[in-house]
Amino acid sequence: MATRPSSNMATFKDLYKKAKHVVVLTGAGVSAESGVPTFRGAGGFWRTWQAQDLASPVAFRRNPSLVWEFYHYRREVMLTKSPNLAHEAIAKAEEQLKRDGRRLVVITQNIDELHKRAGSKEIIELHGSLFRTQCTQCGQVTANTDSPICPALTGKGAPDPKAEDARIPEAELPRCKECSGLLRPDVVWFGEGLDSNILERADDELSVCDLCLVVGTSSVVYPAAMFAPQVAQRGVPVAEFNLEATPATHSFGFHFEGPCGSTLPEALAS
Ligand code: BJW
Ligand code: ZN
Repeated sequence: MATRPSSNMATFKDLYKKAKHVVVLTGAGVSAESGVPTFRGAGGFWRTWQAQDLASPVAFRRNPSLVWEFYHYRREVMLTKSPNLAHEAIAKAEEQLKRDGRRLVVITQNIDELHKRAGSKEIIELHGSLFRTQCTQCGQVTANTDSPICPALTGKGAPDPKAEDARIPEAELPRCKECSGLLRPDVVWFGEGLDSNILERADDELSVCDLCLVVGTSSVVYPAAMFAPQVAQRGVPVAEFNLEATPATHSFGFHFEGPCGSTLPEALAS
């Protein structure tokens, strides 16, 4: 029978002090205290839809205007949000460990760029970024923080279930500066494979780390959901920081329940 994960902070901190290569795997919960909605549970809706209804190539083909409204809304929301104590604790820990010749890498499922804004340097973005576009015709990926991203989306994207679909003609949606093709957000949608170079980098870090923190993820979306359980399988200590238990909790050595804006700064304090 599996033993219950420990919540002994002193024991965790002893391991952290000795660790040479730390991986911090994050999900939407790390940004929750910044006011960014998570995907599952209350608050996971935009109008009447959940992420899986809109974050897919099928949804984009069917109604690119609607999908762009959804991402335009989330880009605009992010302009009003800032990194929180959890992002800051992770960034500070990376800097401190680096000074000691040790290493901390963030592997994030988030597309909000809050780790970068908090000052983290070593970041692997598994699911892309809200602030990059990809051309559906020539494939070019471009950083883009324009607000709004195109004139036709001005004032569109309201999350209210009663808001009307803007039905913007494709020609007025974001277009590629090189080839005029339709742009899409540079994010990984359901049913799409993750970038193989990104996966390889994540795999390299996960296979050599000697401590892993799993922060604010429901651990239900693959392939990210299997990363930390695989690290634990190698006998490496894994600590989960979450408001609640997840389907992966039982495979980890530590579980710290509570808002990570409180638990992480304590765990990573030197
Ligand atoms: C706090 C907190 C606080 C709150 N403090 N904690 C194997 C088995 C089954 C299915 C599959 C499989 N392999 C592939 C699939 C299909 C699919 C999948 O996993 N489906 C599952 C839902 C079952 N995966 C894919 O399609 C992936 N592609 C792939 O594998 O390609 C190969 C392939 C293709 C086709 C078939 C088979 C293989 C791609 C997945 C891409 C996911 N994309 C999204 C959208 C990105 C763009 C966007 O944002 O719009 O990524 S989905 C969404 O979920 C987003 C997130 O990154 C991701 C994970 O969510 P996350 O971060 O865990 O958030 P939540 O909301 O779920 O959880 C928040 C947590 O925080 C909760 O636990 C809270 O308690 C906690 N929390 N406040 C601490 N203050
Ligand atoms: Zn193009």
